[in-house]
Amino acid sequence: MSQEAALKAMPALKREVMHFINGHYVRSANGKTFADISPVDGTQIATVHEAGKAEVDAAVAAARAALSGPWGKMTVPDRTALLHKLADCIQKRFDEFVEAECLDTGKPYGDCSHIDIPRGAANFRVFADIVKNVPTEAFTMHAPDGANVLNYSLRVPKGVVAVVCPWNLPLMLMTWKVGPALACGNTVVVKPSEETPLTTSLLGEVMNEAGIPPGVYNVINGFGPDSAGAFLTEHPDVDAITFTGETRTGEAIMRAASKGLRAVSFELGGKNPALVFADCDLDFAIATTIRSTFVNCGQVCLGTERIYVERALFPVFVQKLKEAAEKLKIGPPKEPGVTLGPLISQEHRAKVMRYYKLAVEEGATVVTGGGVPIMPDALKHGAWVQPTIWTGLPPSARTNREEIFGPCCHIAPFDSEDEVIRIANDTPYGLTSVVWTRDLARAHRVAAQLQSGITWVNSWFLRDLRTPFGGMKHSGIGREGGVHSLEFYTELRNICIRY
Ligand code: NAD
Ligand code: 6OD
Repeated sequence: MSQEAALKAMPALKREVMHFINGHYVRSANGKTFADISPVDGTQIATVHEAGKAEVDAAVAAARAALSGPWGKMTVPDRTALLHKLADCIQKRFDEFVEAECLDTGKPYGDCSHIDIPRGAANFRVFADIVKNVPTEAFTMHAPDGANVLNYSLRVPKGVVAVVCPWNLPLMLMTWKVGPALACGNTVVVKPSEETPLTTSLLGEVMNEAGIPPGVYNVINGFGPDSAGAFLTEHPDVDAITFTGETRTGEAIMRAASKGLRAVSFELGGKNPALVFADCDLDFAIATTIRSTFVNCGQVCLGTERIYVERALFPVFVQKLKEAAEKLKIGPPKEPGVTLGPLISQEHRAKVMRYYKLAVEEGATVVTGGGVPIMPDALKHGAWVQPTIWTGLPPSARTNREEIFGPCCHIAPFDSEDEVIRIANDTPYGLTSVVWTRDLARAHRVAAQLQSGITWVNSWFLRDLRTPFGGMKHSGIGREGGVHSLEFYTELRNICIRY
């Protein structure tokens, strides 16, 4: 289906994106709206209602009330069965979710249907299973008078959780938070990115279809500062805030969370390195690095923006990555063979283009790309950029230190293991790193010294949702994934019984 046909096929309700509060779609009392713009051709996809304080208050109140309704009284097996049903319902409406996500983001249809939407369903199933299977501890001891004592722990929900989301993997990253939050018995108020409200809104319908009680899942639309994001994170009746987005935004949300000492979990930016040793499986390293650098048009927080290659391999690696990057096919989501969509918006394109200019000003050699591709007339208002590779910059260059979040990387040679570890760690970020080597001892040695929440060896974005996920340094606070999500989304209480 073409972009135009997809828009025509979109039901009227979805052309007007409302808030989802207490199981109903509602408009803003203040009548404020904003446009949801296609990154593919610049046309308006939908009109979105912008929440004022009234809608945020109503959403938080609905979430609070739902905690003492049927949801709060549900047994763990009933609650987790409902979350499996919810995942089934997402699966049933799979194509609608793919359409909506591709409209909002412009990403290739194949990526969306293999990554984004399946993970949207999996995020509910995995955490439903984890809460059913993770025990809490119990200890016995004696009181000074010899009486028996049993201590045990109880997990209780945190309460009302605010979920503030980015635009790069909208359904996947939103459900990555909402899945464990609901599995633990919380209720949520979600603020999707203003760039990508469609799938978060659609999930409201699916919540109703699955029989999730009203008020458990609420959505308010709008922007960050002086809008829905700030109203939500400053709201005194929110118990915890989970956020994915830019490090700078994390700082603002942390200030808001400090009032009332609310818990925060932050997944933030990165400037992730790949360390390529000369003994690696070169073809596999190239094929994977093409994905880690360019998939989702480089708009993946876990993606590779800095590549360090052992000097003997450097010229061959640069040449092969250049050839592979030049084979990427740029275009709209459903065009056959397309591997690179647009950036999310013209605003983001302007930011990425400023870095393309800066890299040259800093003295980079442009190996490939560096500009804007020529697109057919129908797509000329899209946010297209060329995949870009640079060499020749020192580690201190801004191009090598600041997160660009576009389809680009810098490649530099290195001579020793110690040198590359030092340079890889020399940024304020610490989200992910990748090591390419066939030497297992080196893989362990290097991985242990890298300052990043995840190190992938001979792989990238290979996710087991039971593992801890999060960033070191400016890349985040806390860990989610597996039992670590339970740490954030529950209070662990101790009951001490003398008998
Ligand atoms: P962003 O920080 O601009 O926006 C994220 C969300 O925060 C949006 O919903 C926005 O409206 C809201 N927001 C902005 N200012 C706010 C404020 N003052 N108070 C409350 N809410 C506010 O991020 P983005 O541009 O949407 O996403 C890209 C960024 O996200 C990149 O830096 C990327 O690395 C990061 N990211 C990190 C991870 C991770 O897992 N570490 C995952 C995805 C994206
Ligand atoms: O895989 C995940 O669970 C996850 N949170 C990925 C984040 C990707 C960032 O763009």
